[in-house]
Amino acid sequence: MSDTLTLFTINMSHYSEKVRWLLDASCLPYQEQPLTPALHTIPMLIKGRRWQTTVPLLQRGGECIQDSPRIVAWLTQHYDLESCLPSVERQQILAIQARFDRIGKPIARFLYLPGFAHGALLRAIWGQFASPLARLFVSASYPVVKPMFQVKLRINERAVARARHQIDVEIQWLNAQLVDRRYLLGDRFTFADIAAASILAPLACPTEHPIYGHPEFRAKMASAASQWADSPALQWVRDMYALHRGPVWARMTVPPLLV
Ligand SMILES: N[C@@H](CCC(=O)N[C@@H](CS)C(=O)NCC(=O)O)C(=O)O
Repeated sequence: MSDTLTLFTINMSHYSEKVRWLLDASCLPYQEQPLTPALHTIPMLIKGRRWQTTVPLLQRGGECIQDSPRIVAWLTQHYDLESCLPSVERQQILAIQARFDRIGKPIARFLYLPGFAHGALLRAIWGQFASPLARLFVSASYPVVKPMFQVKLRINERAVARARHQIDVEIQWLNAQLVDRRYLLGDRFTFADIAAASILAPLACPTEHPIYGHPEFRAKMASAASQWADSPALQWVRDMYALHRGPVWARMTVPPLLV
């Protein structure tokens, strides 16, 4: 049975970025399979066997693990992640992961509200890794997929207002943590920093991330987050990317965003 790890992702997914960053930081070899939104649902439903269609999903041989905290837990059981997730501090680190996971969906909801006013940008992002035929499908099905997505992710004014509050609470929490420390656990970089920085990355727009750092994404989606743009928390996210992440997808051939 193959030992190769395959990570199924969607380019804009920050939960996928969290696992990708952990694999990169732990020097675990893997291959990434970027999926096209809408076309991802059936393969993820079948592989995950949990009635969920979400990415990330990690596969090794016949074993598939869906849901990022479950993937992280599985990785800690099967690989040496001591450098990022030291056992003595693991519970504390995983509690920080859970804290930021809770605002992952609110962040998506918050950014898709302005994003849906820019159909060309979303079509370009969704179609980035698609074959020419699949790109045509994304474009043609967009008018149908968009309202379905709006319902599924509850993209409406009321839910977005609540999302803003939920995000603000966590950004204020992070601002307070950073008053006397560089890293969430004190003086060294761990998965706690990865978990916080990756989930907040779509708001912070680090240049190392080809989607979140793209000028069109910044202008048309992330500008909704301008109230936090200069906060210590989002500046810290950009610093973590510059210091500890480097270019995302450095080892992959990445098709340009055809905006
Ligand atoms: N709890 C899940 C959440 C993952 C999630 O919401 N993924 C989004 C992308 S960021 C997704 O796959 N959305 C498409 C779908 O739900 O089909 C995790 O931590 O992996």
